[in-house]
Amino acid sequence: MANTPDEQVVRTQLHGKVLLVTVDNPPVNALGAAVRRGLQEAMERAETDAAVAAVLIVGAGKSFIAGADIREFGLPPQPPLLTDVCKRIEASKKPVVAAIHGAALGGGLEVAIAAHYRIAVANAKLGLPEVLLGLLPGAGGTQRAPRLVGAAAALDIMLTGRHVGAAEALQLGLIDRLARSDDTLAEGLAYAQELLASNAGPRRSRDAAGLADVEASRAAIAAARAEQGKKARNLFSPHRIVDAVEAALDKPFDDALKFERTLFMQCLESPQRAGLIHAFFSERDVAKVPEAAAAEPRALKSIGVVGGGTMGAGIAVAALDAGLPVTMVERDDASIARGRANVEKVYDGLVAKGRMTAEAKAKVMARYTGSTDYAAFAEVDMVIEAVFEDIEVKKSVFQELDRVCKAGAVLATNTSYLDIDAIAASIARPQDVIGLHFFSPANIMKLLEIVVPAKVSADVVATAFALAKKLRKVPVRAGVCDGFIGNRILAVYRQAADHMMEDGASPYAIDAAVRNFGYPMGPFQVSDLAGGDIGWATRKRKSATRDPNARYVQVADRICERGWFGQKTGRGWYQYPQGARTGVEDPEVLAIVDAERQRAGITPRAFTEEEIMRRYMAAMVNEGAKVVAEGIALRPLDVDVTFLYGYGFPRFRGGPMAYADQVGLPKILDDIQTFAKEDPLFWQPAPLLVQLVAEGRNFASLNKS
Ligand code: 3H9
Repeated sequence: MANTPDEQVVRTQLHGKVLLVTVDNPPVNALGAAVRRGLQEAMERAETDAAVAAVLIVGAGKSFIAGADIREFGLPPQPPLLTDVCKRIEASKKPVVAAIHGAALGGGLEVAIAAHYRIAVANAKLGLPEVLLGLLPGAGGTQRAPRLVGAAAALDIMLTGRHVGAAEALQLGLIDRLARSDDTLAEGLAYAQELLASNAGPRRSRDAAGLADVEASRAAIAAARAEQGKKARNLFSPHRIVDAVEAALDKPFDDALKFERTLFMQCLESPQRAGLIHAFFSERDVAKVPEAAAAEPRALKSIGVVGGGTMGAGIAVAALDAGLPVTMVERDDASIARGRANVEKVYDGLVAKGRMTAEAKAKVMARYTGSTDYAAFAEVDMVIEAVFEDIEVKKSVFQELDRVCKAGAVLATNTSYLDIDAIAASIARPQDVIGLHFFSPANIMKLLEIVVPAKVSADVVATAFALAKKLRKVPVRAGVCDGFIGNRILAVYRQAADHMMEDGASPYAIDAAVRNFGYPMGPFQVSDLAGGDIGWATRKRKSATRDPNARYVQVADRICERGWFGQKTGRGWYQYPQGARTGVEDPEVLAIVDAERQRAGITPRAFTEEEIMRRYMAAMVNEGAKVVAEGIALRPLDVDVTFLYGYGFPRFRGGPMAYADQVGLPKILDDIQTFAKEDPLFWQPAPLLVQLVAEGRNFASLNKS
């Protein structure tokens, strides 16, 4: 049987009367131009070849089809459009079946629902996750999905972007049949033959009756619109999704498809799409580091944790959740009892909420061992130290680890700022020492800074990345410096915020501006959540080395001196009456700010939200550029991912460096130079930023390896 011209990516083969169309475009069968052409040609063949009575579409490899080729977005579109390919599939006079395994996402699911019948194997995951990329289903998905499953379910799928399992897909009516085996091809062929035997003709989703109850559909649309108005007020595409579903009720199918296309193009052209797709690729690219390419990870079957405080317990839970056995060591019986209790508390919370059974908890805890003897670490593959942030304390822990751990064990520290090179140099095996900077709560927060000291061997770095994958963390490679990538940059833009506060912006105005930019919280709210005492301790630690000429705003110290550490003390930058989680503005704090302004001889001036954000972002981007130039971050994208996953940076903006590219580096540099007129010491332009502007380049140009 002759193959189609796009034989590499779409193959056709006749099985009896069924034309098997196989999409084979590794790694995920994305619908690039060649695949679209291949599908189009396959449908042409199906129409014209009298030997063909039905069509079966399958995907080769791990997936059915994971969607449009995201790498094509932003490039000039190439025919045929996927929406036209889907129309053609649906219009076929011969029945078309999609047999689904693995991912059928985005355009992949749109192809499947343009087909006339669907069967899926148990591992299939179906979804329309375009919203997560700032898009909407643009190949008929907003029109066909509601007709198949109703407006409410379709809106839920499209607005969350969640993956729907095969069983649920059957229940919703997204598929027609659950396969009895994992053999997608055999199951699909059998289904197609059965349909032929029963003379089942084409059955088009455009004619399905999911929107027949107009009142219920309108109610679902109104509810979704109200919810998105609250939840997604900064976002563009969710609202367009709701508009598109409304058009499914109000316009004839073909007109609504055209409307969907118009909305899709608006989304495609929006900066949010660019930001979200940058985030998608960047969170995958962060794992592409030289050490992971150069070396194989060491065996990683068990974990040791030193310390059972909040951090140690969180790390233990993260490892237990990943199925690893965990040994925790504390200095005495009372401390290890507390450590175990801290671990159990997390699972007890889940049991109380009905999200875990008591038996499941017991099973997990069976993998946990507590001890007061370092010898318990003798056989573990990796130990993560999470004790008090004091270099001498850490060094003595590492002495113990050096004594008891087997050769080749990875020895990691969870320090957030101490000199890991010094810790490594204090023992006989510096090549095994690495930093693993988890963020609190460690079992929840996705970011893991993998801090690479000078002497560590490449396979230890590769092992740390393998650990991140096991724990489902997003790893970012960082170099050794005070604060690594995240906390170092944070310290600088926090200072910029403090300067603005002393110059006239209230902390509440700054928080509001930052929230309106898209953050869940402003910096003063974050400080209240984390505990003001933490920042206070850092400021005291740094006071000896602080440049005496550098501007230092004392408001935070005044607040801490009163014992106002934030939520945990009921008062910080905000007041938290009766243990409230949302703070209320505090006139006494404003009075302290006023007093400090007077002490510093500052006449307060007004700041608009835009001015606040320009300074805030300029400080962040400038320090980000320094961090990249010094090799603390490998690429600008590593800074972006750090802030997306550890600091609440709005994902739709792609990260601080991607945001800077969108604004334009000359504008950012110009702002910094203007601010430098007031405070040249603080606002020193990063040489890399100056260089990029001079060369007419952007940060993205440094992301390409
Ligand atoms: C869409 O469909 C729009 C339409 O409605 C309208 C059109 C008009 N394109 O994640 P992995 C790459 S929007 C290009 O590590 P996993 C990925 O970058 C799309 N490349 O594997 C990586 O490359 P590398 C809607 C893609 O097994 C490699 O494949 N669809 C695409 O952990 C492996 O990926 C989605 O949003 C793509 N669509 O997870 C689905 N997808 O090796 C997005 C992946 O160079 N994809 N790559 O780093 C996913 O959710 C996951 O990749 C998937 C596999 C679950 C499929």
